[in-house]
Amino acid sequence: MNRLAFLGAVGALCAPALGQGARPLTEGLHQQVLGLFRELEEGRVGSMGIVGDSVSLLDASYNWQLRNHFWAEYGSAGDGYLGIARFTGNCGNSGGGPRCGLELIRGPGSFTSDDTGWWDPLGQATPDGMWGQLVFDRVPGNWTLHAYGREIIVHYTRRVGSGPMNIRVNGVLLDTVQTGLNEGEPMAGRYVIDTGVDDPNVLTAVRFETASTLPVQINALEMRSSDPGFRYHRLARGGAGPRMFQDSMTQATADVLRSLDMDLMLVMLDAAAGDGQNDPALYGANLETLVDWYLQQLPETRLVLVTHHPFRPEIEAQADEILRIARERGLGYINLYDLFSGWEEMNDLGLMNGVVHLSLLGGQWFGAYIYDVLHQAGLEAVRADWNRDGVFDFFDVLAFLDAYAKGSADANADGQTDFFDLLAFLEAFDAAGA
Ligand SMILES: [Ca+2]
Ligand SMILES: [Ca+2]
Repeated sequence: MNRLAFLGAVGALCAPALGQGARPLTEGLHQQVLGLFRELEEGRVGSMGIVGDSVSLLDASYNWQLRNHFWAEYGSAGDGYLGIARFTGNCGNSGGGPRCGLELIRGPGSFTSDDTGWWDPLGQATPDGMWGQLVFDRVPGNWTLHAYGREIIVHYTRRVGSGPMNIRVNGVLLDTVQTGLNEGEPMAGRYVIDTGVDDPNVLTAVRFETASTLPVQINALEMRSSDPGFRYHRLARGGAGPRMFQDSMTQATADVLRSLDMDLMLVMLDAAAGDGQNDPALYGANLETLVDWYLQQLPETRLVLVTHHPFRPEIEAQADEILRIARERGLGYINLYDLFSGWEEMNDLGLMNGVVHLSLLGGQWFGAYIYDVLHQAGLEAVRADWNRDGVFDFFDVLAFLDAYAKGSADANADGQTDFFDLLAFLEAFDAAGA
């Protein structure tokens, strides 16, 4: 036995005793991220949502930083789905730049949901429990939103008891949309505004107002640029765990999520009220119910389950549950829990803002880390699936060797086909777990 092999054997024996090695830092990512990165690498739109809690919601957090890395590499396909709630984003200079929010100018008769905690009935029709409502209050209820993009998609809810709304773009009446239903369960409504503005940095003012004495429910704006690139949908809600998100398992929500054309969805939820903070089995069962519903409703969307950073020790048992659920279903897994020893280490490094949340530096660190993990797996996956059929198997090797023999297998994209391409392909194929 040589020295390296000896050290490896010792490491394998010692690892469990040191509390390391039980959970991988990542697992099963390649199959899940392949579709997203194929779209992005080939110059089309790649769409990703994050289901999370306040860690995936607040202005200085990792999610906006993660989005910014995608934008820097692949360009922006628009600002995506953003719920109209108390917090519509306010990045300013403390967060991911000026582009993570809607400016909401509230008129009379305008209400928004909370952005944290248990769902209320109107929120059951939306992915994040967030909603806005306009009611007639002596004058038509109204608000104005400033949004970016060539297309601004209005996500509203059609339901019994709701009425028509007027939509004005830059002051001009565009349409009157009926949001009422005669009977039945609430349904997802979607209205596409073509702003005619191709410059992704130009704001369009969209004013909504009640067009009768009946209320209207408008939940979110989705912003799409006319450019290819990355589009991020914020689907997070503060203080919410898997049990709370189950309140969104409705037909209306499924239709909203399907309309977002997500190639990938990250789910980063820890135990909150209803999950039994110290009951990993209950937490796991609730997460399974939610994840299985996403899988059933979104057959085209791939899933990566993500643990929280280790701000409290209870996360550890949940990280095991998340790994079990990912393995049983062949989903991706990102383990942030084992990156640091705990809150004190993260706080000493300046990554924390309080007990739970990330500082701006923490948001930058975790955003960059998650981007690197996804990006590396994505590039390897695109390379390993040489015959482009979505799976990694021996036929990819055959297809690569065939192209290699013909001198057209430039796997490392340096303009020529040589031995380094063979190495690059095999390395990617191995990493993809084929
Ligand atoms: Ca293949
Ligand atoms: Ca090459």
